[in-house]
Amino acid sequence: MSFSKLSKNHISNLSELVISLQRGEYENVLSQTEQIDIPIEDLLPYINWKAERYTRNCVARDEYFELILLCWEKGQKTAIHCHDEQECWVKVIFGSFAEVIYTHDEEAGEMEYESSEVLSENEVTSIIESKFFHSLENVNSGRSMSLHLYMRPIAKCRVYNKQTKQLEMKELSYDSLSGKRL
Ligand code: CSS
Ligand code: FE2
Repeated sequence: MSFSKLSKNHISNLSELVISLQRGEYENVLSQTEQIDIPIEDLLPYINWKAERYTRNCVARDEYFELILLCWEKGQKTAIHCHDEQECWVKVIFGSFAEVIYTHDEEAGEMEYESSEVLSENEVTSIIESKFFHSLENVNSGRSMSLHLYMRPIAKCRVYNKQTKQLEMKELSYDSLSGKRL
C-alpha cells in the first residue's frame, strides 16, 4: 500500500476531495467528512436552483463513487427513499435540513419511524445500512446546499408513495454534469 493510502491527508478544498476519491482513498475521506472545509468558490460551477424541485449536480464520478451537489430552495424536500443498497454520506454546505429515518414494514406496507434530527452547516449524516429509508427537507429560512457522496453511484432508488403505500422505482438524473447544465 502506498504511503498516501496509509496517512491521513487533511482535505481543504474540492479538488483535494475529488482527487482523493479518484485515487480510491476512501478511508482518508470518510475519516474526516465533518472536518473537510470546502470553500464556497469551489462549488460555484455546480450551483443551480429550480423553483419546482431541488437540483442534482454531479461534481465527479467513476465506477465506484458519485459526488453530487444538491441545491434546495426553501421548503424543498425528498420523498421517503432508499439508495439502491449503496452507502450514502450527506454533508451540509450551508443552511439546515431535517432528516427522518424509517424502516419499511413490508407486511403492513407502512414506513416505521426510527429517528429524526436537524443537520446544520458542516454536519454529516450517513446511511450505510440498506434496510434504512430516509427523507430530507430544507428547513432553513432560505436556500440550502448539501454535498452527497454515494458509493457506488445510484441510478435509481425506491420511493415510498404515501397515498398508495407502495414502493415505486424512481430513475435519478442530473441537472448538471461537471458544471454543464443538462
Ligand atoms: N438521495 C437523494 C437525496 S437525499 S440523500 C438524491 O440523491 O436525490
Ligand atoms: Fe437520500
